[in-house]
Amino acid sequence: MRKYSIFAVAREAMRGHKGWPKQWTSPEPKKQYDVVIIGGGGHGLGTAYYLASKHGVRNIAVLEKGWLGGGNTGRNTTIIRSNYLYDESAGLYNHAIKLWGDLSQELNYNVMYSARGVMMLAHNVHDVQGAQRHIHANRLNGVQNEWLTPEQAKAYCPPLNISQTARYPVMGAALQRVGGVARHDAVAWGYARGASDLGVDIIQNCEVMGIKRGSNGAVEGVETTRGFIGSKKVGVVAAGHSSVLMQMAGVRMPLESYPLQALVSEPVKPVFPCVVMSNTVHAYISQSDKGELVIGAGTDQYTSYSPTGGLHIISHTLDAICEMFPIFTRMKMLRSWGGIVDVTPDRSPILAKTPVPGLYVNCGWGTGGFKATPGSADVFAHTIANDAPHSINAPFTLERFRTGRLIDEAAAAAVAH
Ligand code: FAD
Ligand code: PYC
Repeated sequence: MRKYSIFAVAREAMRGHKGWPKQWTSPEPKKQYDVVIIGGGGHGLGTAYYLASKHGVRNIAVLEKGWLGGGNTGRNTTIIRSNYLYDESAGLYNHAIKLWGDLSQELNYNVMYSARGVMMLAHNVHDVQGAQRHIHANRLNGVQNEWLTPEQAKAYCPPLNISQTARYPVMGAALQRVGGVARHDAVAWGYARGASDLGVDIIQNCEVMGIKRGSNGAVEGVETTRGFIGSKKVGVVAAGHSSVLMQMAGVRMPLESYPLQALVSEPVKPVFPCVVMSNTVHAYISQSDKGELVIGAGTDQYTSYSPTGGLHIISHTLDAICEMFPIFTRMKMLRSWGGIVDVTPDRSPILAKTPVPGLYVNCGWGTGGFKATPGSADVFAHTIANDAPHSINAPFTLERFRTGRLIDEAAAAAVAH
């Protein structure tokens, strides 16, 4: 592992920081790899890292059509929590939370994980009952979650308006103290550097255009904008474009792709100590270490591959934010953007082998996969290395949409979609 000693930092400061090695190499693609991962987001890069570090697979390529973290990894609002409803989800998201705890040490890269607490607001009697039931279910599963009165919620987050005459009065909140945020692109860069140090080839500007199968149906490699690359194992980790890629191998996925938007304000001094989400009014907010308010919306109502998204969606979100936090009414928004999220019918991911031998898929995270990045990458690497799922991701199959063994997390997804 690379070391950044005080002596190296001092030496480089004296010579214009010209002597640092590249964070990751950018080699020409080889003709053949043991594993090809399609998608250079956090999940894809993390998968390559754990394949190399835990399973001893070193002849790996990560193929990314754009730049590392340029997909949803670098576009999300970085909320991390594990308060999902079902046992299967508790296993997956708790595993991720455990790995977040020392990811910076594992990668020797500061991913700025900050467990500042995620508070989910309840605005009506139905919300209150649903949230309290959810908290009980979480606690039975060893998932930390607790109920706060409106006054306790305000004490935890002073800018919150708890006036009971508001259009959406705050009637209480569920607080997960271990939830929080991390720096999204540092996660991609940390995994990329760790994987590259272990010999993984990271190839940007390399779009996969086709997936080749042999006469026995098994995967033989991928056609790319940089030529054919052979591999008997291919992992598709392409978020909003997963169904497009899987179609290249002849597999029709139970996925719909939607734009999801977020925006940031001008930076201000620290004023917002935690993360607050309101599922009812489709808004969530935190403050970055740079001082910007980071705000997100619900998905557009129509499937699309255009990340622009509808203006009315973010203006609705800002209406709600101003109502819940009147002190922000005069804040200026600096920029907004969108990403394409891949949504399954039960709002849980697919992390699995596929009917095509040698083809694996990690997708369907919809609006909520950032939080799962380390856990998902770890168990997906296990699945590829062993050609069999880890016990944690065993329930997250493609077949569940045929058998009906769904993991319905629509209510826990937190972002309306
Ligand atoms: P990505 O980071 O999208 O990586 C996939 C990569 O595949 C992309 O870089 C893409 O360029 C590449 N690719 C696609 N097609 C090809 C091809 N043909 N060839 C080669 N490469 C290809 N989740 C949370 O947990 N908390 C949040 O607060 C949160 N907020 C969000 C806010 C927004 C606005 C958005 C859009 C998403 C949010 N999410 C959140 C969801 C989260 O961002 C994603 O679930 C997660 O980042 C997915 O990571 P990934 O590595 O699978 O995908
Ligand atoms: O899944 O927690 C989440 C989330 C928050 C914002 C977008 N997704």
